[in-house]
Parts: sequence; C-alpha cells; structure tokens
Amino acid sequence: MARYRAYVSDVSYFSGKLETALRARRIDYDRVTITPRVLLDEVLPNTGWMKVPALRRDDGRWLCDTTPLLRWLDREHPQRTLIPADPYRAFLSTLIEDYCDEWQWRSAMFWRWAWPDNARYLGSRLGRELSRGTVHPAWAMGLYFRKRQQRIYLRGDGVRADNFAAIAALYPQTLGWLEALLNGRRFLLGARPSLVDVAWMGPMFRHFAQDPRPAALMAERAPRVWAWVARLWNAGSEDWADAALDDFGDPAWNPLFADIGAAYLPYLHDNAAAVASGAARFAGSYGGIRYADLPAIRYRARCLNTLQAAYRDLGDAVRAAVDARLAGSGIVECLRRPGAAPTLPVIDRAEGRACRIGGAQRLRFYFTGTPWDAATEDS
Ligand SMILES: N[C@@H](CCC(=O)N[C@@H](CS)C(=O)NCC(=O)O)C(=O)O
Repeated sequence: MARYRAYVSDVSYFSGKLETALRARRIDYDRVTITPRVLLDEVLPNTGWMKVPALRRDDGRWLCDTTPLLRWLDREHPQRTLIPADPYRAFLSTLIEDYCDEWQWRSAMFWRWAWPDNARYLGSRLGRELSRGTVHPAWAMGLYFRKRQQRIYLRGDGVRADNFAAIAALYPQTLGWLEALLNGRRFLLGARPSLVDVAWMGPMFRHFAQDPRPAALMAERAPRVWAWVARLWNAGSEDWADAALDDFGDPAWNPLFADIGAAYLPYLHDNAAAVASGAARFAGSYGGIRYADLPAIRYRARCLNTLQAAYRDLGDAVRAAVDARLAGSGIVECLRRPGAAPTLPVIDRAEGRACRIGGAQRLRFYFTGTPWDAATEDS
C-alpha cells in the first residue's frame, strides 16, 4: 500500500495538477476516484471543503488545496523538488501558478462546457464517474452536472453572447505563448520540470489536452505543447533533479506577464473590492474583454493578499530583480497597490480543517456542490 491516498477525479483540473507533481516526484500514491458519497463522507469532513484533489497520508493526516499542498510536499520530501530554490524564480513561478489556477480556469471551463458536442461528452464522463454507488443513473447525473457547470462556470462566470468570441480566443492565444516558450526547451524553464510546468498542467492536461475540442486544436496548432503535456505526465521516468532552471529571461514570457498585469491582477483587485464591500457580483473589463456580471470570490481576495505578502517578503535585491524583469507589464504596480480586503488570511495551509456538517447542509452540498469558496476557512 502506498503512503498516500489521492482523492481525485479523472476529468479534474486540479487533480491533474497534483497528480503531475506526485508522478514527476516519484511519490507513490493510491488513486481513489470520487463519488458524491466519498466527497460527503470522507473529503468534506476531513478537509472542510468538497473539492478534489485531497490527499490522505497513512498517519491519518489530510491535505488539500494544491498551492499550499505542493509547498508542503516539497518540504516533506526533499528529493526531486519542483519549487525553485532561489527566491527570484520561486516568486515568478508562484505568480504564474496563481494565474494558471485562477485566470486560466474560465477559459478551461469555457472550452469544456460552451459547445454542445464537447459538453455532452464531458457530461457523460462525469455522469459515469459520479453515479457509481448511487441510485442515480449515469445519464441523469451527467445531464445534471452539465447544466450545473454551465450555470456556475459559464453564465455564472460572466460569459455572455457579447464576449463569447473573445473568451473563446483566449485558449488559442495561450497555445501560441507556450508553443513559443517550448521552442528549443523540453520544459518551460529548460531541461527539467518545475512549478510553472505543473501549474500549466491544471488547464492544459485534463481540459485542453483531453477534452475533444481543445485537444484537436492543440494537436493541430501546437504540437510542441501536445508533446510537452505527455512528457510532463511521464516525467517520473526521467532523472532530472540537478538540471539548472532558466531565469525567465526569454522574451517569450512577456505576453504572459503582460496578461497577468493587464487582466488578471486588475481583476483580483476589483474582486477584492467587491468582497470587501459585501457585494456578491461585480462588473469589469480585463484584457480588453467586458464582463458584465462576475461573482465576488473570497478565495481569490486571499490570492491577492498571498501574492502581495510574497512580494513584500522578498529581500531588497531580489525584489529589484523581479521589478526589473516585470517592468512595463503593470504587475509591480498591482502588487504594490494596497488591496481592499487586507485582513483576509493568506493561503498557506495545506492541512485539512476537520469539520462537522449538519444534515441540511449535507443535502445542499449533495445537490449543489460546495460554493466556490471553502465551507470553512482559516482565520
Ligand atoms: N484551490 C483548489 C481548487 C480545487 C477545485 O476547485 N477543485 C474542483 C475540481 S478541479 C472541484 O472539486 N470542484 C468541486 C465543485 O465544483 O463542486 C486547489 O488548488 O486544489
């Protein structure tokens, strides 16, 4: 029996991210693909939220939330670590990880759920996965989840007829960025995988490389990205621990940094302002796309605080190097501008928060899933 048990879904963004890291690092784990009952009876009471992935160690310790979890794993298992050892690369990698986790999410959900052919296929896969051990037929579960995901992550996440084409264009643009970065490199920072590769596997693996529509586009337009996804999934078979990492000096990083500065961080600031004011929804234009109705997400207000704290904690010389590399992108200004919800806790805890959930809440979660934010939160 392996030391860890990973609770995952075969189609999940963040499960794909965690499994890529575990495999690359040769950390053994048994896979448990979730059902509603496993989520309600095991994952939720031990982690405080009903999300995958979650990790249970053989000593009974539960871990969740891939961002702090990857750091926890690097501390716990010092061989084949993924987070760059030097603070300059580590900070830029963290910035990109946050962008991949939170800003690429809409694009990945869009390409999965916006067109009926892809959405029906994914609905049927999810239906099969989630109906195991329940009285619900797979087709009904699939239909339910397709409608639920479209309600929460398309319409509920600001997708409308007037921005549909612009949102659709984001993924092909991203393919172009990664295709350029992988020109002459096996991984995004050179000869070995690191945090930025794993972060990009969130959107790129379970969604873009495996959902039929975006996968066809990837194979056609970005064969290097297509090969890199498979290489990363197989990175456990290579010996790479000592290879040096590039320093983000390649100008091919510039369009990505430009999007973080022009779209993602301004969005995080507006989101934090909405959370601070108690608003449930807000509007804004990011990267030239107008979103008339976005949800205010508490977790992402914490993301802003986490990035700003990491920036503040850099030593002066490292911060100057970061500022120089990011000059002109708008990122540094956003990192220095105070956020509107500074008292919300940073995201630094991988240990699950055990919680007791009442019958009514269990029933609500069963039908609607946990909200975007955790059921319980650090304070
Ligand atoms: N920040 C979390 C996000 C985890 C997450 O959102 N997982 C999704 C699947 S990829 C989920 O379980 N969603 C549950 C739901 O939609 O009800 C992490 O990095 O692990």
